[in-house]
Amino acid sequence: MQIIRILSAGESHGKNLSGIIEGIPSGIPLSPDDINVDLKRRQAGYGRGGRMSIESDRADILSGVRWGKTLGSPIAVSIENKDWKNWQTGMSIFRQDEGAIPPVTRPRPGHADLAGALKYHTKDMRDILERSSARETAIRVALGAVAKKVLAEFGIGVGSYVAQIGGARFKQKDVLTEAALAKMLSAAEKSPVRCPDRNASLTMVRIIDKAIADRNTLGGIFIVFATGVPTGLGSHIQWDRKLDGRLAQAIMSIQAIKGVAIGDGFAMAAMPGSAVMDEIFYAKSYKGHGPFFYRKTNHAGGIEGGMSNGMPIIITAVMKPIPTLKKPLKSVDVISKTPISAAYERSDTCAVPAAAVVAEAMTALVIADAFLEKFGGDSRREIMLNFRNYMRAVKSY
Ligand code: EPS
Repeated sequence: MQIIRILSAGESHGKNLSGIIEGIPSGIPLSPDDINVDLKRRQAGYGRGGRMSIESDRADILSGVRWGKTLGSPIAVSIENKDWKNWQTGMSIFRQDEGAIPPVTRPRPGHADLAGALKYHTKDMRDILERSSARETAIRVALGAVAKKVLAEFGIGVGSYVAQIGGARFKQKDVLTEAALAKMLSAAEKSPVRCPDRNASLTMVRIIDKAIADRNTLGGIFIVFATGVPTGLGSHIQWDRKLDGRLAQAIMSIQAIKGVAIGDGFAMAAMPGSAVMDEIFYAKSYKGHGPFFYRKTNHAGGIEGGMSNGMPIIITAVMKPIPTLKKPLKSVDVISKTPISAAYERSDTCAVPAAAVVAEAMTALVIADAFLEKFGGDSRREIMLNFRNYMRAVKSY
């Protein structure tokens, strides 16, 4: 990210998670509740493990806000780990507590355990798993909620829904207009798995139940979208300015995400060019608006040449099944070097609905960053003037 900078710290069972976001302009309304709404959404979702009944994540805003508005200074946020009370010696920072709990010596295939242990030279893989844990995504969601507040000031919204869990799939409409996406989001908010379709939701819940009974885990596919994005965020001129590349990196950085696609993505491989491109039309006026260029389809997912094109941005991401298995796979003890079953830590069976909310946060951060890069200024007022001016230029083109 070029204008917004974020940094987080915190172990899964440590005292808390903390984050700093810098680059947010002054004058943006912000309250802890704006963040807490998303923290709650991230904690929900059928298939989560026992930890979620311990935690009830709430944001403590420590700086950067005065009387309900951002100051333009760094915003620091902290989230308490309620589970910390059970780990005070096991995760203590003090030397005298060393050995309070046994080391984790049986790396879980698919987890960061072994690569991290070799890289950071530790025989206790708790030193790795505490930070590689997806617990860290709570603070990303908190910082992403701040980015969402910036975007909302300019009419940009970000949402998500789940399209697949394991073998249970929900077939979507072909053209996802802003109105269709808004409907999907509100239906997803009512679903235990964040899937807009009732029948597909029920099937997804059933197969999660089966995975729990089989002591297995499930991955899936979710969609993240942004609406109201003006034409021209990102750029074609350099690899690291391309909006699609920036979004892909941000979403791929979420734990267990293994694939990211924009628009029709992988399906484009089997389509001829004539069916993939979105034809361009021009209207002198429509319902009191105009003149403007428009498209009837959105195969491109709202991005062409690394720039937003005014259509909704649509991203699909694949999450692999969680690697912590109750019926553990083969592994090797890193101390005795003998074959052994991988360690089991309490975990989730399916976290696809939660990952979708995390992806919203990452998408909001990237789009807010690209937005501020284009319309940058130190205050909401200054940015609004820049934004309106540009929109005037686009309309008079
Ligand atoms: C996770 C393991 C589980 C999850 C955790 C991610 O935690 P625990 O080991 O405490 O049971 O619940 O996710 C969260 C705590 C969260 O807030 O999302 C892992 O190993 O990645």
